[in-house]
Amino acid sequence: MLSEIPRIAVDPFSEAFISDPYANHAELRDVGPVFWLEAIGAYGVARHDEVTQVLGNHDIFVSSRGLGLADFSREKPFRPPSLLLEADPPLHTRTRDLMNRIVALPVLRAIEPLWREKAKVLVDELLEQQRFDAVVDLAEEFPMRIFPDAVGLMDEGREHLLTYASIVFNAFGPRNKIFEDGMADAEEATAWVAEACKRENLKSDGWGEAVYQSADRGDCSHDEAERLVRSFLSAGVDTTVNGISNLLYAFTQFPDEWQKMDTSTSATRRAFNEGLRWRSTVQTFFRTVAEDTRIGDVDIKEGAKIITFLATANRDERRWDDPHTFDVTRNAAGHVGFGHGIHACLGQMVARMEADALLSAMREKIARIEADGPAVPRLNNTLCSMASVPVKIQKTGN
Ligand code: OVV
Repeated sequence: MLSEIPRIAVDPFSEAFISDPYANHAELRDVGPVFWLEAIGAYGVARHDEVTQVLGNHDIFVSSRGLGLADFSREKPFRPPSLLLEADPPLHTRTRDLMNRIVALPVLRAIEPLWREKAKVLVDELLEQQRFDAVVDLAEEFPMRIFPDAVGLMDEGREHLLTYASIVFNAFGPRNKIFEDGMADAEEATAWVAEACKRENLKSDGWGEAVYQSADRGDCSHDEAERLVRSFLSAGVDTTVNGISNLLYAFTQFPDEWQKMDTSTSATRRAFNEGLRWRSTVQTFFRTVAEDTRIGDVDIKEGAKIITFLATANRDERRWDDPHTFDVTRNAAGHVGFGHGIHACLGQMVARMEADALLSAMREKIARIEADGPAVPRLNNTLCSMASVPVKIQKTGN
């Protein structure tokens, strides 16, 4: 017998929800394994089991019809769709393989010493002050010092990257005030990104040019290469900025955890993973139901949208012990902060290496890190984002 699906009134894109998402998550998990959200006209899953089930079943829960509320088979996409994020196999398989080769481990190993050096330089600059803003002075600063160079972007106008990414992530949600407020500088930022992705504007030694060289070899067309470079710009900056912001925010909320982390890669890696579990940068992504299916004993029809609450699954007490505690000694493997299945974050090794470089440089010189006033959220329809996390630090004794 079919059971009644729970219907809930909570709007996950309201300012009240987005200002404090974690306050509302328990209801989403507890109402049932799958539920209907009246406010947005979509199904939702918020437990770890169902989230991984949906993301793992990419033939039924497809990405090509958009990762936001809009169904690309009925509505014009906000921008030409991503050939990675908003694609299904076999197209996705081809673009994913190509991009995987560009950020493969040997490439990252080669660049790691430079990133570690740049992390040390930034930390030394910060040590001149006892108080700083972990977002503005650190989390925004570090990725911007390394990632645009790695891609080989033109020097002029890089500040548009953060504006552009926040627009892209807002666009997965409805056209609410949060979206509209973020559109202030949209035209300029979008035009800059379009220019930055062109081959003639990319430096000869970066990941951007490497995508075009892959096109030269016949792995994709040159137009596709341009769109794939756009993926680096869309997904590579704001995500790591906020991943680092959220992690440092976690340390301000659990200041005794800092001492428990040493400078080893195994320790920094564990801490970053736990940070993503505890406060997930990408809070939600949608899929579209491509054929009639079932979740548990609920029938779901073709064409339905379903929102996966990644951040909520990462605190599901059915999956994690003491889920609301940020514990740097926890093995948080299995969290869905990088997604799950064939679309799991392509850049996760890049992100992990950025975090390792920064955390080990910080831990070397900083004995304690604490809040120095209230943190300020930055509202975004998809990202858990911070505008400001004021901190004060104590240096290590050496
Ligand atoms: C993961 C992600 C977020 C936003 C955009 C893209 C990917 C892209 O491929 O453009």
